[in-house]
Amino acid sequence: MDLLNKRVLVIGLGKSGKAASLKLKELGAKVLASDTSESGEMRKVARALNKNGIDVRLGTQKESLLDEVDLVVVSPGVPNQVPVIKAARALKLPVWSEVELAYRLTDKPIIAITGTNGKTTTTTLIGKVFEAAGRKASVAGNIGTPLVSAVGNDSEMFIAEISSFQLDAIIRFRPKVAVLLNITEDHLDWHPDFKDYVRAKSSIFMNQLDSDFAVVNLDDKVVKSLVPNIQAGIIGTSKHELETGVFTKNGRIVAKLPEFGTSSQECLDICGLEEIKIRGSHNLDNIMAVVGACLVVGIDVQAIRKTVTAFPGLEHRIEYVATINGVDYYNDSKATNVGATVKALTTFSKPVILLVGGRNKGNDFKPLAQSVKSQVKAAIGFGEAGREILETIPVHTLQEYVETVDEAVALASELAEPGQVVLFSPSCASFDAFSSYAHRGEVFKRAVLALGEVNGKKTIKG
Ligand code: UMA
Ligand code: ADP
Repeated sequence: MDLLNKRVLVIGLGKSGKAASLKLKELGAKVLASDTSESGEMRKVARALNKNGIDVRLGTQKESLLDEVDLVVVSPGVPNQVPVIKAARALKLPVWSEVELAYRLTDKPIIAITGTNGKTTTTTLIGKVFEAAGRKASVAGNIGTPLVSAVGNDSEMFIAEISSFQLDAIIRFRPKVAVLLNITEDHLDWHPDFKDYVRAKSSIFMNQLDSDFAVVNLDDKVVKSLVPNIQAGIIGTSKHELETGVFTKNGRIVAKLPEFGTSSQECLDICGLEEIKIRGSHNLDNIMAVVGACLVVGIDVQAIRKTVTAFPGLEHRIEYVATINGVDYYNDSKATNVGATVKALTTFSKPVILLVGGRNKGNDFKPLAQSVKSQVKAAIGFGEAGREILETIPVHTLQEYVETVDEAVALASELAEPGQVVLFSPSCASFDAFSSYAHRGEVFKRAVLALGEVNGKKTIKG
């Protein structure tokens, strides 16, 4: 794609905008980069870009930025309703997300993973399977490294975690394999409504051809409803037996993909469910998606088997912290929406003290209330949305509100009895009090570990 002398406006100078600006400049484009922030940190970014010959404007993003521009590249955190983006579209200027730009700059195949929850777990696992198989691929995208900074390296394939924000401004982005894990409410402070969120998620399939693959979780109602409109070859996953696809049968994960070596009668055995270390039936969905995506790109089944059975899970996702005075503490700080907490609750058979709260992203907490059955002995709300969540929870559950995560841990330790679980699964974003979900998870873990040190007496296991 020829970008020489193209006049490109880059909006938002976080990781994606910075990487896009530098790549565009390297390819000979005339780049104007802009961010609404005028903080000291942003000024530093601006100086670094200036040094590379990139013009930068900080402050209000007026429509005049669009004067004499051929292309607009937008960062994922910039909602498409902001005036400058609306004006660009009204002027019929192409508006590309950073992943669209990345796509135009490579001819290597992309495995793209999206869904409300499970993206990072699934993306990480696919990366590990490639490693185990000795195949050279780059893991990038919403997981942390902008896709545009990965293109141009010597990988044979890109494994890209893709968010709804990134999908919102794609035009030709066409993954060889598109994975859609699930869709429940999230990010309704960015998308105007749930319908728009589903539209953005489903656009991962919109440019695929029948020579491509769509790995779809057929147990998810919303995902299943999208299947008739998908052009790519469908690789369904399910916890029920399928005619073809990846599914569970007699306590094992099996694959029946006639076009990839398994005969139409026979199933390819992947592993027994009891061999899997990562907890939760939702992680079974993630693993089945990994199996489907890896088999269709020709990865050896041994590498898949070895990786999915060894994987212990990622930090901040139903992460075991410690057992103190007979109570198990779990950190699920990455549960930033209701769907993730609903799944977390299903993974415990012991009574649970649930810690919820943070910043609401415009989501409805009713599905959480429905899954708070007798198993939840108490719900402790904290932070900005803590009270709002408690209001939706059935009254027969003991409810308490506190301001901070530290106070929530202290109260949970008083309420919990031996044999019970304290589950920190907030259902909300962390930005009311923390810089990220990881920061919030660290604060939770520190508070838990401090409980075990009370009076200098160590009572921790784990
Ligand atoms: N800004 C403007 N104009 C506006 C609004 C914002 O200029 O109208 C500026 C802000 O001041 C800020 C920049 O735009 O400086 C925002 O950049 P960004 O939020 O797009 O941040 P990046 O650093 O580029 O990070 C993004 C993803 N962030 C978001 O989607 C919010 C990162 O995902 C991703 O890792 C990175 O690109 C690389 O692909 C983070 C995330 O929270 C982890 N994602 C959401 C999630 O997982 O739930 C979708
Ligand atoms: P994402 O990158 O989509 O946020 P993660 O793998 O980081 O996904 O997990 C985020 C949260 O969602 C964690 O609380 C995790 O336990 C939960 N989760 C993981 N996979 C799924 C799934 N398939 N369905 C529902 N929740 C999930």
